[in-house]
Amino acid sequence: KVPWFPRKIRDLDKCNLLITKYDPDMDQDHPGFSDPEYRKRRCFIAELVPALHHWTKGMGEPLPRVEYTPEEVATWREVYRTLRTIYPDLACRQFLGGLQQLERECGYGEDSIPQLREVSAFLKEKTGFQLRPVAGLLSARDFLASLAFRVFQCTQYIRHASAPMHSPEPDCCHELLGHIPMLADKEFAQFSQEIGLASLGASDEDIERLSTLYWFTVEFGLCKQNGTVKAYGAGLLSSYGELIYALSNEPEYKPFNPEETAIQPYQDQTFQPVYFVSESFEDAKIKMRRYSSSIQRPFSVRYDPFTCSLEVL
Ligand code: H2B
Ligand code: FE
Repeated sequence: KVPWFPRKIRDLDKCNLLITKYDPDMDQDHPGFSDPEYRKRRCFIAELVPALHHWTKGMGEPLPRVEYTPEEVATWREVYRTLRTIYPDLACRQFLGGLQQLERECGYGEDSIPQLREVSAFLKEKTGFQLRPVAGLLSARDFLASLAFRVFQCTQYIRHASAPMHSPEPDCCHELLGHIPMLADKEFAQFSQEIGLASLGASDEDIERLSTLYWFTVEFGLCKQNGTVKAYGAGLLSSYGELIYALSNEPEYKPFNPEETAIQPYQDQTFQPVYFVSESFEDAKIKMRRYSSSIQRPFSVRYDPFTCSLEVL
């Protein structure tokens, strides 16, 4: 029996299963857990999501704009400033190129938190990716399914001011600084969409393996460039401490190899015990493709970009 999966972009309105265990309301270790003001604010921003209405009502509806408070902007500024100084040495070339374009063309900088509406329009022009606001951490199945349509589900609230260098759940610093510059790269956009396509209708076990692969590539991946190792994973590029750690000589490195990477246990609350290094994006893409084609499904899918829908064969 094949699990349900979205066939048209509007079906993504149904891909909204939230995992709440790292919410400030649920997770006692969340820096906002004992701050009711923070929790209220996070909830307010999360509820701006036009749940079930974004695509179902038609695409004309603009993404909600958030009026960020001076305290929120100060958190953003600190994150931006701190990370920006180490990117030139530690981030991969594609990330640096994307970030520079965002700074020139999309108002990225330390003085304001970019709005999803503008960032989505920017990305759409570069790689066809678009953003959909989401209220928190999504289930792996729903999150991966949206990538098949070049849709990135993006949180809009910001981490707690007391812990600017780390957030237990995705927040706008993670999305806007970690993911977005990479999604402006054509080859990386293709790589992301292919993981998404491989996930559609897959068994729970295959989703688990694909989300582990996603974890060690899109979130915590390293790659070789001109003989040195650089970061391309968004979890690294949005966390000062782990970015430095991952590129120090402390952690263990293994060559990226999907069969092995897919079953590596991972850590979502502390630094990773091991990182996987790709020879290049091209190499990662070829290996991922080979892996994806080994996943058993009684059908195959092809994405039709003209209708934003899937052909299921
Ligand atoms: N949900 C949200 N909102 N952002 C993410 O980056 C994210 C997610 N990542 N759900 C997913 C899970 C990832 O960790 C994999 C696919 O499990
Ligand atoms: Fe992420």
